[in-house]
Amino acid sequence: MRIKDRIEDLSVFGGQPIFKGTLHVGFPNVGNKNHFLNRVNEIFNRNWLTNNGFFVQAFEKKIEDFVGVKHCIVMTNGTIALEIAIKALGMTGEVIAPSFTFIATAHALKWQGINPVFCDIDEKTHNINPDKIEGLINDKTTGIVATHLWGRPCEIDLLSDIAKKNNLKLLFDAAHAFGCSYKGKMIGRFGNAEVFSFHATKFFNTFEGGAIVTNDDELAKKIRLMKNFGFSGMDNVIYIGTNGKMSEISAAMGLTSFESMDDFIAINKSNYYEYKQLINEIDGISIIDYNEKEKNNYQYIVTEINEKKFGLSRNVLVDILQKENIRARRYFYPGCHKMEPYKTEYNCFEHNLAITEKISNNVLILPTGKLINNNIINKICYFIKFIHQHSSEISKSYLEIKE
Ligand code: T4K
Repeated sequence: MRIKDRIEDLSVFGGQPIFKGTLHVGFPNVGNKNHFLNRVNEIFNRNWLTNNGFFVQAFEKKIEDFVGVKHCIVMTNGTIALEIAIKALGMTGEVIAPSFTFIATAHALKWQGINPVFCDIDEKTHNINPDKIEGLINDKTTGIVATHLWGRPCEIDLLSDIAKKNNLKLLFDAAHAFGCSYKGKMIGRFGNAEVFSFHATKFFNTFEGGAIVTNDDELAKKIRLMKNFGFSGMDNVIYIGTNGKMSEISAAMGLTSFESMDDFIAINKSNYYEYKQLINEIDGISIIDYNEKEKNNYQYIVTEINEKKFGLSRNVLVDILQKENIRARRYFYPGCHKMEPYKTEYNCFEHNLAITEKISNNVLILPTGKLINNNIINKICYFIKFIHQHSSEISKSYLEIKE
């Protein structure tokens, strides 16, 4: 396959982009549009738009059955769900969390006056490193918020032991992990609670949306009240609450996404294996593994660039790809600890986050989802191969244009 065979044709040097339309990492997966529109009509016919409507209740029940969990409370988005879960669990003071995660994980804590204490990750799994947690616990620590990054489960058993031993609450940010499993059980059944995101860019979306799932009856009750201003019946407020309610339109999208979820996963899986085969042929770029013994949603194509072997840094490669309309992303660069307010407040933690720094400087996410097919993946990978093969000339010309 010949995509471009002259360096001067690269878009970064003024050539025409390979792709006319932009290829996004977060292309939304949309299920059967007619089914969705029929549901929208039903909403109007019922004249019930939000506040625990028919579709919200049906969607919650579907998630409970799918995950095998007692309670699902759907919310406006994953961030509000995290905030409410943290508050309902009574976390205060300091909470241990990874820095290598989306900023919402840290902000959900800080928004409530809790200081996230950043813990380094494991180089292979990209998840919080359980061996590093106990050294960060002090008398202000009240919990752990751990992200199942890329949908790959954390070391749940070890984290549960640490939480139990130190009397800490354990919350999982499962924003990436809907449809994934750990030791054969669906994610959503672990810790004190887990939080999903159904944002448009997730493989399963409700436009905006999220959910808290838990097996704890009391906690679920509290969360239901908190997401509805703290109302316990009409005119009676018993908690500080907020408005975290999912609307009927989002729940209608959720029910529609459920119908196509298996197809979305099958497409993501096929895309992942196509990428894997082609990426493995290129020196200096690797793709993360998913444990085939578990259920995975394969929603992120996560690669790591070894600058020495590839011949160019991850940052230069991202720039080159983006100019060709391949909107690759540097999730989650530069790590929460290097963003405000943490950057100013917690400079000292930088020294303990060596793996976070390394991985966040090397990771590159490539587009996938329903709109990406083998033909596109082949073009992307052949182009990356071309870049690698001509890396030293490209590097020289790139430096010249940046001077
Ligand atoms: N915890 C973790 C670990 C998370 O990853 C997230 C969210 C959360 C918590 C919080 O959950 P939510 O409150 O969001 O439910 C995106 C998403 O906005 C965010 O939901 C997601 N994580 C994060 C990983 O990715 P950005 O800043 O990268 O979004 P943006 O607008 O740049 O979109 C990403 C790509 O998708 C772009 O190339 C454009 C494309 N796109 C986007 C939208 C919205 C489309 O093609 N169509 C669309 O409709 O954060």
